[in-house]
Parts: sequence; structure tokens; C-alpha cells
Amino acid sequence: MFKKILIANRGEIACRIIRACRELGIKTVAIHSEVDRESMHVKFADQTVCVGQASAFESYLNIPSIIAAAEISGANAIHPGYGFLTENAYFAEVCEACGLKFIGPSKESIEQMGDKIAAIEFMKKSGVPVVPGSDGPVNSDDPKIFAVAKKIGYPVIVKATAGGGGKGMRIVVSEETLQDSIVMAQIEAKAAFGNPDVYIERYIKEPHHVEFQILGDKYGKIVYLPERDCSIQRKHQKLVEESPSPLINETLRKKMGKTAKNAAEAVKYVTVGTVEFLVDKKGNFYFMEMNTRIQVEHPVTEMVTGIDLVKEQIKLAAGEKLSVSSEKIKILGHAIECRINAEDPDRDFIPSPGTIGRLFLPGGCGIRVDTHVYSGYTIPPFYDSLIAKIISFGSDREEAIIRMQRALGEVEIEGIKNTSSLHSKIMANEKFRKGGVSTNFLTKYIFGR
Ligand code: MV4
Repeated sequence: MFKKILIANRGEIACRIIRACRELGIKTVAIHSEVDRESMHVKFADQTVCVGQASAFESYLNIPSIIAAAEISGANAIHPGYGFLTENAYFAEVCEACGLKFIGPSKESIEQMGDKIAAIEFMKKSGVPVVPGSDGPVNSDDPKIFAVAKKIGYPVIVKATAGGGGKGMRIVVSEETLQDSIVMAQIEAKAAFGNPDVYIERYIKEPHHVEFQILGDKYGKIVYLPERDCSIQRKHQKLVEESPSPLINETLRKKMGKTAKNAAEAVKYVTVGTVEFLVDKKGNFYFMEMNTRIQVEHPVTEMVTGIDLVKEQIKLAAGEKLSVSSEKIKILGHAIECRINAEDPDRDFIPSPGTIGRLFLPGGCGIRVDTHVYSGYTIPPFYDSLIAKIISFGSDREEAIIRMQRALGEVEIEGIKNTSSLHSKIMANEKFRKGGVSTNFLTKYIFGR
């Protein structure tokens, strides 16, 4: 097992990782930018190193500085968290070349899943269902695009291969706008990712986002855990996640879970990862992408299974054998996570950085709060606006919702705006309470557009 881990991240996830290390008896090194000296992850860690200026490029994305920090502090492994350098295959390669274990999958797995066209091709070959599409990149001046789109059937969606976050994505309803949409998507993709490649897929109407957590050891064993439903999103940012999904019955769970396991086996996946699917109203499911990291929403899976995913991730990276088997995994109840952001819900969610005055965060039966904020803490304007994750657990969905409503009512954060009122609205919504809302829910029923 590792003796000392450097955490190449900040915020709640850095705190979450330090907690797991402490329980495993592993020493921790926090890195931080110049504006993060008073941050909780810095106070939490055994050792700290300032790696650069406020801008993430100068600090949390600064590979030479981070590697130097690991070397001078004597760390033997690096945990990337989520975001920042997590899905950077080059960073994983540099870590390994410097004798530092990268706590994540191989650089090959990261690379393979980072290119969406390659990932889809690979999954299709491995027998995983994918959305009917162009089978590779398309070019706007290629006259064949019209035949390709016609065969797929309108509406189609144009996506960037380097994509994520919905950038470079365009819905095309008829062939009149196909060529222009591809041109625009290519320009957007080039600007956002430096890679202009786009592809076409059939557009799935009102899809649900359902994802499976998988765990893999270096001996080739893979298990899948119960799914998470992340259909409630705003501008491709997840707001509410729950497990199990109200949409999925036991038969479909087994079928999708086994598919996710096959997908992970095909890439020889090690540590923790997530296979994302689009699910339509009829229960057809299609591979969307694979995330090669621990995700923001991992706590809902921890609550319903009783498994500490970050501890498992570290143990698997250290070469330990998987200790959980599919047959032993039970769904213990229902869990919901609400992401609280420092944003103003009344002003189109503009970020609301600043100093927190009085602070009260909820607790009590069935409530977990993962956060890095405290009274007197100043939220810098340079990074993600996530300030807390409230996770509720109940014996069933109804109880989890009631507990979440009760917990949201206890939240008091003075000095900055936050999104808890939006979550209260969602929890009180009739459609949400019925369960199984699609990705259109927020726009349609909460914002009424
Ligand atoms: C789709 C789709 C419908 N059909 N692909 C959004 C971001 C990226 N991860 C993929 N996304 C979508 N891909 C096909 N073929 C609808 C979306 C989509 C979406 C997916 C999951 C969660 C929220 C979403 C919101 C809008 C669109």
C-alpha cells in the first residue's frame, strides 16, 4: 500500500480523498494555488505545497510543478480527483515515468475513452449497443453526409469527438440545415478542444442519463454496482443524481450492468470508472461515453451499497484484488444527491463568489454533506462553483426525498447566493416525485420554457 499520496485537486473532492487516506493510514500532501492557502483541503492534509498562481493553468493544471511537489514531499502516488488533470493521458504517463503511481486507469484506457469516436467504435466491436450513426468522423464538404443522415433518419445530432459538456453539439431536423450545422459544430469543436472532428448520430428524444459505476482490479476482474440516474441537468451540468434509477427494473439493471461490465472488460479497466448510457422511453439503451475517474456523484452509490469507493479506488490502484463480488452487492435503500453551487438562481446562475458569513449545514438521520466550506471562508472566483453536496439516504425513494427536503430547509449560507432553493423546488415537484423524469425536466417543468 502507498505510504503517502499527493492530491492534485482542491475543494470537496480533495477533502474526500484525504479522509479516505486517513482511514487507510496513508499520509497526505495537499497542493494549492496562491489563493487557496486558507482552503479546507490545505488545513486537512499532513503536508502542503503551493504550486502556483490562482489561475488553474498555473497551479492545478501545472504538471511540472505538481510532479516537483510530489518529489520533494516524498509522495509515492498521485490522486487526480475529478476535473483538472484527471482525464489527461499525458499526465498519467508523466506520473508513471517519474515513479509515481497515478490513481486511475492506464494511460491507454484514458486515451481510448477520451476520443468519443474511438470509444464508440471500440464499444460497438465489443458488442455494446451504440446509437446508430456515421461510424466515424464526417466532413461538411463531403456530399455523402446527406445519404448518411438520411439512412440514420432525422432528427440527427452532430457531436464533437473531443466533446463533453455539450460543446460542438447540434440537433439537425432536416437536410436543409445539415451542412451548416456540421460547419458550425466543427468550428466550435476546433475552438473548444483544438480538434474539429465531429460525427452524426440519431437523435434520441427526451433521453434519460443512466450510468453504471464499475470497479476493476489489475487481475482482470470487473464488477458493476447499481446505476445512478443523472437526468436532471442544466447546460450539461448535473444538478441532482439518485440511485437506484426510478426508470430501471431488476431485469434491465442486470442487462445494462452486464453490458457496462463487458465494456470495462474490453478496455481492461483498472480502478473505478463509469459507463454512461442514454435510455429512451421504451427502455432501449445506448453507450454514450465512459468516464475514467471517480465522479462528483459517487456518494449516492456509496450510500446505497455501503462501499467506500475512494478507498476501493486507492486499494485497486495499489494492486490489491477486488474484494467485492457482484452477488454480494445489494441495494440497501435509496439515495439522492443535490449539488449546491455558489450561483444566483435568480440571475441566470451567475457565479456568486465571496466570503461566507454565518453557515449552517444540515445533518441528522440519513443526511451526509460533502463540502470544503466553513464560516469565514472566501470562495475564490477562479474555480468550479460547487460548494457542497447534500446526500440523503432512505429506506425508499419517498423517504430519501422527504429527508432531502428537510435537510434543504436547514441550509443557511450567509454572504453568497446558492442554489438550494432550486433544489427545494425540484424536490417538491409532482413530476419529480412520481419519478423517472427525462433530461428535458428542468427546462420544461422548473424553468417553464
Ligand atoms: C445525445 C442526446 C440525444 N441523442 N445523443 C448531451 C451531452 C453529451 N454527453 C451527450 N448528450 C446528449 N446526447 C443522442 N444521440 C441527448 C443528449 C443530451 C443529454 C444527455 C444526457 C443528459 C442531459 C442531456 C441534455 C441534453 C442533451
